[in-house]
Amino acid sequence: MRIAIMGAMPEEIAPILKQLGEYKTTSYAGNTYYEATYKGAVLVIAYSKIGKVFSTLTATTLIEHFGVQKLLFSGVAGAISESLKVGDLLVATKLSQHDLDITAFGHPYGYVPEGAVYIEADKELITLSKQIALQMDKNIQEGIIATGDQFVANEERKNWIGATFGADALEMEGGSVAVVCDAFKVPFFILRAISDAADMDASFSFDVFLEASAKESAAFVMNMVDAIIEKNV
Ligand code: OS5
Repeated sequence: MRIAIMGAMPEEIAPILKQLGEYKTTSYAGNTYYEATYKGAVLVIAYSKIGKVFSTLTATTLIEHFGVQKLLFSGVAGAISESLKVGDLLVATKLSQHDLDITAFGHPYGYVPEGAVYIEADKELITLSKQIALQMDKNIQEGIIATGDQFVANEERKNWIGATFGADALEMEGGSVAVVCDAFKVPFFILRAISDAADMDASFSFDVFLEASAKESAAFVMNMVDAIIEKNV
């Protein structure tokens, strides 16, 4: 089995590379891909760089060039829901693009013809994540993630995204990764640990908590990998 683990920033994949220790490095289309054999499976790990375009390129490359059969995203996010605090883990049930706007033609926000406002993550992987959370005695929440090419540090924008998409958290890559995986029929799972509240203090909070939150997310995703391999999901 070939499993992708993807992040957007170096910090988001660093804990995974550290745990693996040994890997083969390949440069492809401006990114570095790390391949490791792990418990009989092959893991292909990469950070895309920030935003929807780079994450689209990386997700496509992981599927089309590296032949991964599942894609797990590990990273951090800004919280919208009041129930999400720094360090908390959120599993995306579905994802949307909050900056996609052809409402001038009467379409809803996040929609383009032949697309969909929301793309659902793989249900089997979400179910597995609940089992793992129980085993780890870890509290995880499920919710909607809204993605856009903006670091949101503004209460008004955050509230608009929450109200328009029913979103619990926001980030800059999940929605585009979802589009790619859905198009290629590759099951995907998006996990984010909260680094900030997408408010006026967001950039400070992000700088302080990026590393710790990325570690939380990475540790959980590695347990997901173990379970996928053991249970042959
Ligand atoms: O990847 C971007 C989205 N991430 C989730 C996130 C988020 N998204 C939107 N709004 C919020 N309030 C969010 N909170 C968490 C995090 C990341 C945000 S953009 C941060 C950019 C900071 C930076 N600038 N240079 N570097 C980091 C160094 C670097 C070097 C190589 C590759 C990437 C970054």
